[in-house]
Amino acid sequence: MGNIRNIVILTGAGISAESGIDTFRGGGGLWEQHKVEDVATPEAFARDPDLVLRFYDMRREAIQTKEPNPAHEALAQLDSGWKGELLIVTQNVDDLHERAGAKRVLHMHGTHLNAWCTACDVRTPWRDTLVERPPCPECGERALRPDVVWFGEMPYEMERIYGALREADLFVSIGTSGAVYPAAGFVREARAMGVRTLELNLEPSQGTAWFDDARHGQASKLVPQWVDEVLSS
Ligand code: BJW
Repeated sequence: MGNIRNIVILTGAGISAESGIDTFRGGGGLWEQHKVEDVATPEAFARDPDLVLRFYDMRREAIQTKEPNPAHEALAQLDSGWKGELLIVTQNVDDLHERAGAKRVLHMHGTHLNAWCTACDVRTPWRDTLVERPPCPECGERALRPDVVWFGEMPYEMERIYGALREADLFVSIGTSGAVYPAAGFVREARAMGVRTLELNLEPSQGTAWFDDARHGQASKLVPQWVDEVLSS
């Protein structure tokens, strides 16, 4: 690790699985109970807003009862101890990285804990339900939606992410299936720029062949082990 200074980490639902938050795909995943096109597109929201708002209300409530696990804690420890650049790009809309103490976190698919007003475009911290159409605290319109990125929408802060990838020496992907773009393409972008790449996932992801190294197992074991290696190098 001696020549590593700048690190970009991508996390997905697998890092929060051991905290009791459902993943999206695979056994027991969220999409088995709800077809993705019924809940995670702007078209679905326009067609059946109650269904979509209830789905997100349920998940917003659930995440507030969950706790960070050793994988989130290890990344927070890396964040506080790492002197070089570090960016934890998470696809997750939970706040477990922050609650574990990580600071350098970017939520590319948004967050459960904001409501976004489609009338005035203001985002407000939000912990309650949205299905009853509460008024926007800013403009009073009843036009709040979850501040999450649905299929067909542009993920947040892409320029900042690609900028960090360009400066990185190491790209690490943790707990993501590699099924959803543009995140699934980061490994190829990183490789093309000569960045070393490492996958930490329960099983080989769809993009596993693109990584220089891959370790497979539970995030709660693999991540603390890897962080120890990095911080002691
Ligand atoms: C463990 C573990 C343990 C379990 N330890 N591991 C055709 C080709 C290419 C692209 C497209 C295409 N057609 C359409 C597109 C674009 C589309 C897309 O990718 N579609 C695919 C289905 C093909 N993408 C978009 O529309 C995106 N926008 C976009 O592309 O804009 C244009 C653009 C172009 C160029 C540059 C920039 C922009 C938007 C995508 C939005 C995704 N939104 C969601 C919902 C967010 C809100 C919510 O939470 O409800 O984001 S979908 C869902 O999937 C969520 C996740 O963040 C995302 C990724 O899922 P993730 O995290 O990988 O979870 P899983 O369940 O898939 O995997 C978990 C993994 O963990 C598994 O591998 C397990 O094994 C592992 N695991 N337990 C370690 N204990």
